Amino acid sequence: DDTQKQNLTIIGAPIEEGAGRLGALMGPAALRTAGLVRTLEELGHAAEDRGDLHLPEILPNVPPVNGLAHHIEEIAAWSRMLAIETYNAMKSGSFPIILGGDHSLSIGSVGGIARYCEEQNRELFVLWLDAHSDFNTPATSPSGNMHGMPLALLCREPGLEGVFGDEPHGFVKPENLHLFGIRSIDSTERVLLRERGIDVVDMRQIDEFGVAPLLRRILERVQKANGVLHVSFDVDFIDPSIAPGVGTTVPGGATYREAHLVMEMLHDSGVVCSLDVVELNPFLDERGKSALLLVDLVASLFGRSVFGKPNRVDQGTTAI
Ligand code: 6HN
Ligand code: MN
Ligand code: MN
Ligand code: MN
Repeated sequence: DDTQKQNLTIIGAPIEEGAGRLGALMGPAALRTAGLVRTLEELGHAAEDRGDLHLPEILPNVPPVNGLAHHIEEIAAWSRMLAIETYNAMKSGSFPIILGGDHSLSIGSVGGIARYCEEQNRELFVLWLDAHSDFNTPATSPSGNMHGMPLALLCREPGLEGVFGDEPHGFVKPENLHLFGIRSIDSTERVLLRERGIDVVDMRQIDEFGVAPLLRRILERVQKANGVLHVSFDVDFIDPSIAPGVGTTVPGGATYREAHLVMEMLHDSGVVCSLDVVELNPFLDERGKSALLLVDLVASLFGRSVFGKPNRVDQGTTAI
């Protein structure tokens, strides 16, 4: 088969301070229990599990923000650690997979990846698979929960400069950000997304056109720019009926096949450079079904397929 074997660096980020409820810190353990590392190895990849990162005893000082940002010192510590880890993984030619943990971890994971891409002059694109747009600032956030803010920080919205302090990190160009699967946006957040011209593929578009053409448009953009794509996978992208293990469920999410097709197309594109798997809350899961589904979805991203990639629709032949 034509699957490219990759060196993978798996990093556990048991962080829950960014979410409104507890439990996401058990996410990395549940993903390992569900067989994530073994599955990647069985697909032929070299997976190095670096274990979980831990918060330092002494948290950084972060200047007060204009608005609400709960646990910003903890998030700052996580962000700085993760930015170093993902930067180093990329630099060593490895593909970082960050196991969350709540979505605030993407501040650090993407911050480190963006730093590496800036140094290498590679154009970075981000695909954000989520029910939510995660584009709040402390000034717009209704909850103050920082898992709703990573994209605002990464896209240089003001208000969270203190999170990284002097730690080197990169940013995401708003025009290179693609939100996908969205069905819950706060009203002030919507204003900001419109003003910045962010590409939002909401569930209504997915219903009307299907995931394939909508995702293909994004992947072709990345390929034309000779860019690389970071994928941030929030469990609530999937419909809560099949993935209940998440604190912020929103009805009307991606179906089982829609989610798998996204991952299969991402695999075939060959442009994905890094992955976050976030917001799994095993305390809210049902007999591990969300964790098991996530492992299967990650397997699709790393080359598992039913029979092969169709060459031509009319023939239905496959490349073997
Ligand atoms: N997530 N927009 C809401 C907030 O509190 O800012 C929900 C954020 C959810 C964040 O799902 O990663
Ligand atoms: Mn999210
Ligand atoms: Mn979400
Ligand atoms: Mn900075």
